Amino acid sequence: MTETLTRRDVLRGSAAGLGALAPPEWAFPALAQGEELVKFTDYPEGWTTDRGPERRRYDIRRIDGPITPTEEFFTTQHHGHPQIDGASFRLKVSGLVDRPKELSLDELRGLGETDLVAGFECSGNRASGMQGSVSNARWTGVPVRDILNHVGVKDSAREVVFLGADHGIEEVEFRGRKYEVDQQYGRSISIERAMSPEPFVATGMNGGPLTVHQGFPLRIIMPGWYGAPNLKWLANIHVQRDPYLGKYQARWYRTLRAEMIGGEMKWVEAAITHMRVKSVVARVSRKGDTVKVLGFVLNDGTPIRSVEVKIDDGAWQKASIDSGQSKYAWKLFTYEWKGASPGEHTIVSRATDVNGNVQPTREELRIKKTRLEDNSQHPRTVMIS
Ligand SMILES: Nc1nc2c(c(=O)[nH]1)N[C@H]1C(S)=C(S)[C@@H](COP(=O)(O)O)O[C@H]1N2
Ligand SMILES: [Mo]
Repeated sequence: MTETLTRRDVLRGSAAGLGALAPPEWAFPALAQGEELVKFTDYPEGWTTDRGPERRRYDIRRIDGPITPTEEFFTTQHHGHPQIDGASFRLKVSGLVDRPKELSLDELRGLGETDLVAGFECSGNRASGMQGSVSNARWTGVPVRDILNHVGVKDSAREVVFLGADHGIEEVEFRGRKYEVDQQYGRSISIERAMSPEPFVATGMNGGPLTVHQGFPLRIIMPGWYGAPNLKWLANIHVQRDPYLGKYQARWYRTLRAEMIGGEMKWVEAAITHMRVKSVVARVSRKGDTVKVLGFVLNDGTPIRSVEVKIDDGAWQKASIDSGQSKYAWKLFTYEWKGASPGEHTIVSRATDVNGNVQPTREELRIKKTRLEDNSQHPRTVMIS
């Protein structure tokens, strides 16, 4: 089912269907002959993405192709990495279903596996971590709706809850009182969303099995959504009538921002779901008198209208965008800057989708009070020698 992904496959895949704005030949390979990396000056010398094995960032300066290597895929979670034995593992499907089941991995795969390229970022991803809580992989697995159709969903079903094998003591606050109880990491979606083609149970990544860090043996992929809903170590799918209000669904992953509602500005608290359009300059290199700026764009899957790059106080200039490997994959963009003068320069990018959503400046994002979902433009500085 899964083919191994070689560098050549990756290049062939990404070159397919490119239009007039195709990136130049030297966009992806590590470094072309005569090409050298340009140093960023916006993080201290020796700054590293390393935060230990529990919370790994992807060093975006290393992006050299559309797929994040498995061992570099970023990772973060609340209760460590549970070690699960794949042979004895059973996925419980319970609640408002006609035939509750405990499915082995083979039975699950037997429902029919497909591939899906999807990237996501942690909703807390931002400039302070060099935007490294982000990655993009080719996932193999089974759509959630195929599992639900296999067990049969009752008419009264409204909510599909995903529970991870990882758990811990959580403080639950109720009217000034606090209770400490053991809870699994849990997330939910509506039955309509669960029956749509996108939600996906991944059994593998990049042609191999899921790693323990990425949720072995099963994880949810919510294409186009932030990291938190992409639940790892999936142990139980539970179908119910009422909304699920676990901490990581109802309280921990929220945003408070001002929004226009019916012509009036209102403070709105909303759950972390779809990714807001974001582009980031990741790598800058130079070949002769041409400086190449490479970055990624990630969003909810809405087609991207443009990525523009601005050098210092210059005008916004259109970058070339790779068509990406799928609707939900991140897209790489490149911009060729000719005649760069020696000295320090600021480079910033901004993405716009076809619905006119424009990546905001940091100033414009002040209407957001809480810190998650920071998709503001991220100016980077480089030294041209
Ligand atoms: N079971 C479980 N799934 C989880 C989490 C967790 O703590 N437990 N953390 C979520 C968050 S906040 C993020 S950003 C992503 C990170 O996925 P990754 O480690 O594969 O990059 O996993 C999500 N899924
Ligand atoms: Mo996250």
